[in-house]
Amino acid sequence: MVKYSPLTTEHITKIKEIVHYENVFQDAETLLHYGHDYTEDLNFPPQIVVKPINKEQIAALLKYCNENKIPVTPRGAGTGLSGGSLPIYGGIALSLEKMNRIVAIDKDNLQATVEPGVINENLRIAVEAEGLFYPPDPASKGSCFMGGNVAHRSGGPKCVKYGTTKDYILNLEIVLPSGAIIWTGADTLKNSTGYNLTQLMIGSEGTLAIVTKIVLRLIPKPQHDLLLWAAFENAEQACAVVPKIFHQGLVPSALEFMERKAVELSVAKHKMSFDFGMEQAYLLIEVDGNDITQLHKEIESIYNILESNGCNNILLAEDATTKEKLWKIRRSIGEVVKSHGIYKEEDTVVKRANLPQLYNKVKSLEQLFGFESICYGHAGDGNLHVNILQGTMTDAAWKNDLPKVITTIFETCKALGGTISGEHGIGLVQKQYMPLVMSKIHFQLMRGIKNTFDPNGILNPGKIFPENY
Ligand code: LAC
Ligand code: ZN
Repeated sequence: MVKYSPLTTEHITKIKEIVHYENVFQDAETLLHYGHDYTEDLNFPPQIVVKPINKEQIAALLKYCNENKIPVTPRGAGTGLSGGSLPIYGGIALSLEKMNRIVAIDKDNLQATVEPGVINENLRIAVEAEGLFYPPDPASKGSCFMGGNVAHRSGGPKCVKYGTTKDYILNLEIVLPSGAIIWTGADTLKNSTGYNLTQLMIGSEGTLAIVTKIVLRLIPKPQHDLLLWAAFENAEQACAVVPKIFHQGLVPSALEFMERKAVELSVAKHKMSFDFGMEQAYLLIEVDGNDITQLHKEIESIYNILESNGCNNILLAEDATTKEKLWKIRRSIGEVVKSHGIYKEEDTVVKRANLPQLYNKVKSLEQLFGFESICYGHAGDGNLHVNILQGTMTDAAWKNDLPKVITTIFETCKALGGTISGEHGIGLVQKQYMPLVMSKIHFQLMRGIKNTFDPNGILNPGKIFPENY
């Protein structure tokens, strides 16, 4: 394990000089807040929290920390689900929250430039006012930062049609631990110029450099959408129908799966009336585009596919209020499951058509070990969020068996052409499982990259790489 010395008074005085005292926080409440994110109940308070206001401050800070081997853990809004922003070795929590400007919206080129502290939803609203669209929409879109989306290569329901964060980032301004500031690529739609450092940064979870500006590609805003809610008596059938929709040449703009329990918890939390069928599982299916007649045709085709594949309760959301309600049910699931007791969330992903096998495996393990699982997620992407709840397992069994359960689930993902995270990242809580999907050679290559960017290992230490690899 890497050892870092605690910050001295002298270090802290110098850091206050570099980023100005009003951007440095040491009070107990702030430290506690920046010691946790949305990942389970973990807490690792930093020694200080620094909220720089520009790239020059970040460059000077990193240079100083690099020279003094001070750990720096970058942080967006703290909505991550893999413990990526937890300062596990103390040191500095580097919050990008003050760098929250939408720098430019370039209508001629369908691009925007933002700072990392811009909230995903604020970007969406700003570009929609110009008739443009930024599709990646994590469940936490109302609070998560674009910098965090880049760090985790985030997804969301719309990604089944439009792709994830990685498909929208053209260029990044980054600060290296040496204090150097560079752009990773160019603001162009095409770029065939050497290694793709932009994509290397996306998903690197703040372990290589600090992103200070993001140039994004936008698309024209689709004018219409239609939403179907489909209830299935059999959850496996709900998973199995998903590839059939794509076979017919249809590409929904969202194709979400929810187990009954997930929906029940969400509905109860919001004290909603619910009359959309009490079956075993549901699909929420959206199509979007500019030609409403065409969309109705697509919905009709989907309706027919659902009906001939075991779905006996299909609702077309007639108005904006119903659509909003259905989306609220779906988007709240992650949060409501959290408040339901002791749990561990996995972000499994397999080839889309293999989803029924993955689902069945999770349920068979449930029987075997006595936990309760609540599954939901982006079925169109083969991305199933599996929440493992302690259920009837004793504390000892939970501690002892949970890693076995997770290992088996992840081995199943691998066997089904998948991997251990689709959109939440590895961070702290999944790193021990990385050897299931990556070999020593992978780690050697990744370690070489890490050492090139961050030779002193100051940036987000203790993440992604399993111990002793
Ligand atoms: C969701 C988050 C948890 O899909 O990824 O709700
Ligand atoms: Zn998700």
